[in-house]
Amino acid sequence: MSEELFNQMAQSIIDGEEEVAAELAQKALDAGIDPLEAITNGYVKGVNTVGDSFACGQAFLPELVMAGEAMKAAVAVLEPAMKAAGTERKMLGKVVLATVQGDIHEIGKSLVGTMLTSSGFDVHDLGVDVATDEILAKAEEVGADIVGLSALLTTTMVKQKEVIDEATKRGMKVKVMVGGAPVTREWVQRIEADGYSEDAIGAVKVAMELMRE
Ligand code: B1M
Repeated sequence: MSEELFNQMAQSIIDGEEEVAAELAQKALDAGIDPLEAITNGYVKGVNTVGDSFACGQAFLPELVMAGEAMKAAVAVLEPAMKAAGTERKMLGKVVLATVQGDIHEIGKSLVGTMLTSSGFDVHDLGVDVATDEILAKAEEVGADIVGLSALLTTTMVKQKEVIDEATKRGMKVKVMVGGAPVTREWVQRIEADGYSEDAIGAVKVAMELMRE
């Protein structure tokens, strides 16, 4: 039953069908399926298929846009359930989260934000395409423990380094955690980020470790 539903979820993203994607998300919640499992085993498979087709020229920008919109529609249905799981927990730390300047990919960053919130972090999500100055100003304003930076493009990853360099220059004590599909451990070492995770669940673990340091 779940396997079939996961396949339908993936297909709804490949077809760019927002309504179908949202309906399937509700169906999963009604069936008691873990929302994150639905995202990982269903929708993400679809979005990766579209991404791969785009990379090899078999799909074009409109398909990418439609897949992104369908993905957002599904996550919007699942998000309240993910957040509700953490409402009773004590606050673990403050995180300022953003997709770096020049980059408008928001789905992965928002998922990380949702998982951090549901695990007890106070998350200030600044959105996408956020300038270095704005990120650091917000971190100073709220007294952030962690700045989380998402980048999905090889051309925008450099902004993660810019934020770290600028924070160091300003003598800020904040920890910086980075992520996003093109980010590798080698890159993380090179830019001297404090933390890195491949996915949203891992991001929570890393944030907790950073709070313990
Ligand atoms: Co874009 N895009 N896109 N796109 N897009 C990619 C990233 C790409 C890999 C597709 C491809 O060619 N195969 C490619 C990048 C190539 C590269 O640089 N290496 C690409 C390109 C080229 C582009 C444009 C340049 C296309 C164009 O205009 N010609 C353009 C760029 C616009 C810009 O940003 N300036 C563009 C635009 C778009 C859309 C707007 C159409 C849409 C985004 C819609 C939206 O977000 N509202 C889109 C989409 C949907 C994708 C793909 C298909 C899917 C991204 C996604 O949402 N994944 C993507 C291909 C792919 O990744 N397979 C692609 C699902 C999401 C759950 O995963 O974001 O990886 P992800 O997040 C994960 C982890 O990475 C991690 O946890 C998340 C959850 O597990 N993570 C973190 C993320 N952030 C983290 C932060 C952390 C820790 C973990 O700590 C702080």
